[in-house]
Amino acid sequence: MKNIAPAISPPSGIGNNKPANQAVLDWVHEVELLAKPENIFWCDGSERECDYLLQEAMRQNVLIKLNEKKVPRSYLHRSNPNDVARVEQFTFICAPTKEEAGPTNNWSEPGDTYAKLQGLLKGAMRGRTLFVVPYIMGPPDSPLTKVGFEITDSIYVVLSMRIMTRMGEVAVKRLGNDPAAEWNRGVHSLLDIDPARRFICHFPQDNTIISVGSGYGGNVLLSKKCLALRIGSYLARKQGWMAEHMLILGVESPDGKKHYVAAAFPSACGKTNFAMLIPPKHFASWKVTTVGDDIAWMQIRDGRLFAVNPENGYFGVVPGTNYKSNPNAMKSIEHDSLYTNVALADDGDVWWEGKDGAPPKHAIDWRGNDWTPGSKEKAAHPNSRFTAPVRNNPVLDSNFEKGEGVPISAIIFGGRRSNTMPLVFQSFDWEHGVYLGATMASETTAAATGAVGQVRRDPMAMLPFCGYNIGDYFRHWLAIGKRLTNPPLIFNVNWFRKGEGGKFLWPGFGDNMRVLKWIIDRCEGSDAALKSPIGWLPGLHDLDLAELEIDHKCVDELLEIDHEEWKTELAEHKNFFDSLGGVVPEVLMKQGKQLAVRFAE
Ligand code: GTP
Ligand code: SPV
Ligand code: MN
Repeated sequence: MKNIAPAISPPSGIGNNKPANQAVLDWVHEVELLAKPENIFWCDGSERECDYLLQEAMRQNVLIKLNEKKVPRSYLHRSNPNDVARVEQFTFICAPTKEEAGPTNNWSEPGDTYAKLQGLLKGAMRGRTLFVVPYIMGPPDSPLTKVGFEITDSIYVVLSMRIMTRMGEVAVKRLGNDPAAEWNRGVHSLLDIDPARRFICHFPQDNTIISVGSGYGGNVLLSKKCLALRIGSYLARKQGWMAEHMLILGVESPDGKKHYVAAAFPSACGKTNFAMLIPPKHFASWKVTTVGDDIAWMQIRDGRLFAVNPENGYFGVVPGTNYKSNPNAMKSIEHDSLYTNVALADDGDVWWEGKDGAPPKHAIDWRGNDWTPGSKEKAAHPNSRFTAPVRNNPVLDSNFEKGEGVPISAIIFGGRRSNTMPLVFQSFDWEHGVYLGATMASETTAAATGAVGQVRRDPMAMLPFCGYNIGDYFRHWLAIGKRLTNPPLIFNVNWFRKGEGGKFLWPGFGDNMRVLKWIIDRCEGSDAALKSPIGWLPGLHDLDLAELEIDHKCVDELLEIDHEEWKTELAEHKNFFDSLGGVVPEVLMKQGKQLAVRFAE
């Protein structure tokens, strides 16, 4: 069989940044004895190293160089067509007991799983290079920051980690020489990219991740969903902080008052877009800035929640991104970016569904086949992604690097719901807000393999990412609330409600500023809200809709609470909680009952 990751032989001075920490050396040696690589490449994160790896990646056809004039210093990668999204059914939490993993996770016994994975890794890197990627998650001077080491046999993973994390020497330095220091062990091998031998396994008690058989983003960039969310959430509960699937944005009013907001939307439900929002003309003197687009680590300081973005890059959804929907994302991916599974035009530019301008007359699609505008197949995969450094973002927040994080005024939950859920509403208090998060639902998207468009409960957008028992996770949220003297207000939004003919009722994107403005006003103490059974809703005139062409009927529909639909919704909340087999805290069960009572009043 063709070696899908042939070994490289770097010139002297490259690939030999061996750390001094004995625990790291012992672990790498152990994996070396098992996987039998041809050689070991110790990454330092330097420009010289990057240039060399890019050359090698092109030589191996792992990356294709794009037109230097159109997208400078940028590359295209095509993953195996059987390997284009996260695989939730093959993702495991290997806690000592099934109860610790809880009802929402696939559980696998740690001892058996280590044995199985060791079997798969035996000799798996023969003829390949074993890369050691040191990285940190979080700003260098943050108390929340964690060190990770990822072993991988994929050069694409190395080059992606270089964008997505602070990688190399900075991590080696931060870890230091103490063999007992806390750090995450990640082992990744492509094996032979066979879906039958694809397992993403987490051992929270050992701070260890082993991922085999995939070469796609969320499965293999172990810093991201694996460490920052699954292992992160486990550590956060133990250590008293929070690891959440949330964007973080700053919003500054014309008089210079600034708030920060964190929002949890499920995969491919609008985090990147919201985090990079450009206010419409009517709000021209308002400014929105990005701290993070996918993950928030939050800690309590002076009774408030403070958030950092542990990442250093964006791994974002490409299709639908254009200069109208998200100009800041477009500017972020104009140069120094990796593209995965988009189409390649004949002039060496990239193309995807929803890009500005006319499609190319001919292109090579994400599978590597000829494509024309008349083709039935999509040019770019619906889950095609960009990997871009945060520094490319024209509206990167000035406090992005701030170690203590930014103070959070509001937390927003939101899903993709074609009915039932109004455009926006506010919880009565923290506990009610936790109930909103715990019962949220969304239509599934192409970010994970499986059916698309099916409504499923996705508590706090963490269903695929909570590394321990979801009941304990809810309890952790409630316990955090008790420790906050100045808690963020909690809201729920839905950009995706549909009207007759199945069209979105709300324009979304930049116009989401109108909803954000109401949220900020509420944080500032505005009483422009009406009490409803589900929470505080803006009245018809409480949303600033100036210069927006929208039918009043649409606005009515967007804010409507349909009692019939809510009857079903309430029953689904109860079914969901019951399906979790008794782990849901009594306080939340009670919230459900109180909601029903409010509807009956
Ligand atoms: P992950 O990276 O998977 O966690 O996703 P994300 O939550 O960052 O989602 P993203 O912002 O990339 O948006 C995903 C899809 O939703 C894209 O196709 C967007 O075009 C679409 N989208 C985002 N915001 C809106 C909106 O306000 N309205 C509508 N109708 N679509 C939106
Ligand atoms: C998501 O699916 O929520 C993502 C993309 O952010 S991935 O990193 O592939 O998980
Ligand atoms: Mn995500």
